[in-house]
Amino acid sequence: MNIPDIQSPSVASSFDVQRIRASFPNLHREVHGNPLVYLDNAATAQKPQLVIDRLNRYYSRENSNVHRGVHTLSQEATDAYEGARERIRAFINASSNHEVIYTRGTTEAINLVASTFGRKHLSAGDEILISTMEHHSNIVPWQMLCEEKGATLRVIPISKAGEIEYDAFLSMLSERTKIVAICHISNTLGTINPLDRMIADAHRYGATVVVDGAQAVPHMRVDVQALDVDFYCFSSHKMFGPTGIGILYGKESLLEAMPPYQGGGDMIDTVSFEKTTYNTLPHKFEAGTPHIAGGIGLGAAVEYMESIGLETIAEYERDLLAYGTEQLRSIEGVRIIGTASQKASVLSFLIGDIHPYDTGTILDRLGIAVRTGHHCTQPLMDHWGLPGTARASLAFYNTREDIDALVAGIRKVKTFFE
Ligand code: 7TS
Repeated sequence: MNIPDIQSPSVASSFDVQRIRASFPNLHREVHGNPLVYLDNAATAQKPQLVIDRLNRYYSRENSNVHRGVHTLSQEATDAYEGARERIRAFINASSNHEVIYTRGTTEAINLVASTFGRKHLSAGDEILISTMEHHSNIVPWQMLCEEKGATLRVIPISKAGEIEYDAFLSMLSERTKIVAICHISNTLGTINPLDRMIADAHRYGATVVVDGAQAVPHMRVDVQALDVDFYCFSSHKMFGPTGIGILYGKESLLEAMPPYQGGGDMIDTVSFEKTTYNTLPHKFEAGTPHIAGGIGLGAAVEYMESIGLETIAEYERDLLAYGTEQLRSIEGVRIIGTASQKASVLSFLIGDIHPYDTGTILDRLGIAVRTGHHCTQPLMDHWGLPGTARASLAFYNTREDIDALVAGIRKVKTFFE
């Protein structure tokens, strides 16, 4: 990968990471008597005080149901919830609020597309393309759909570095390709996929592109219109917001033509025992009382990220990843899994033949939180014959000191097995 000159003055020196860290209360606790070094951001990110306070304010001052009452509390809650949707729309540059659907997270967003758009448009003989590096959330819903429809799931191969084999992808595209479902950034390898090209090439065959953006949105500016992506899915909890809420972005024309996902309150226009007509977008896909506090909290998280600046975040993390890569490479016996030229935020590694669970357990005793195992990418691990990896995943509140602590921890792990 391209490692920038880590000595050069960069955003790292102008970016006040200590001030940022002060906004995240959970970063300041201890684990097993050691200061916490939190390097499991790909699983979930910590929450800034602003988000915690916003949830608190909703529950203590505004709590009420949305889209229902004429009373003041309900109107205030609706304004806050819909205001957050507008903030999220601007964050990803969707052209309308109708295109921003609240879901429980990435997983539900992908399932929504599979069971509405997919069920409507797929038939026997059609093909869905995914890649070898997908999270289970971007495999299983498509597998279930293929089983139901007699369609075929095809898997785009990747190189040893963990990059899409582009020529293979091109050769797999055909008029049979109905859906291409691909992650923006791999949660296990950190690979940033070449979405611009992939989307343009898929569109040439009339395929619809679904992007799993769970690992991208916390780390870089995502512009759904510039990408010309059809569906884009992400989770609030990985971008410093509450759990239990996420977003499905979809082009309005596609969403309009799709049947509803679940039936119930809020998604209807009129109901009689003979026939129900459906609400307009985005409500057509939002049956039942939603996670109101979650939506409002996600809006606060977006506000927080924008106050730092997505470009600043990306640049700071690029520098940190380069530093981490260099430091890990300097330890004898450490092998980095995932060495794509375009990478973000993830350092998956193995230490000799030490099992990743042992590595993770010892690091935890030192206060260092990393994830170990297959990271919900079991087919990728099987493909490479790996037992799993240990994975350090970064956020903008991590520091070079965190990397140094990880390196010291890895050296300590090695001493247990010498
Ligand atoms: N897609 C990707 C690329 C992910 O990394 C994850 C979660 C999901 C989908 C599912 O997101 P959810 O919010 O709906 O659960 N990834 C991880 C991980 O890497 N470690 O724990 C969860």
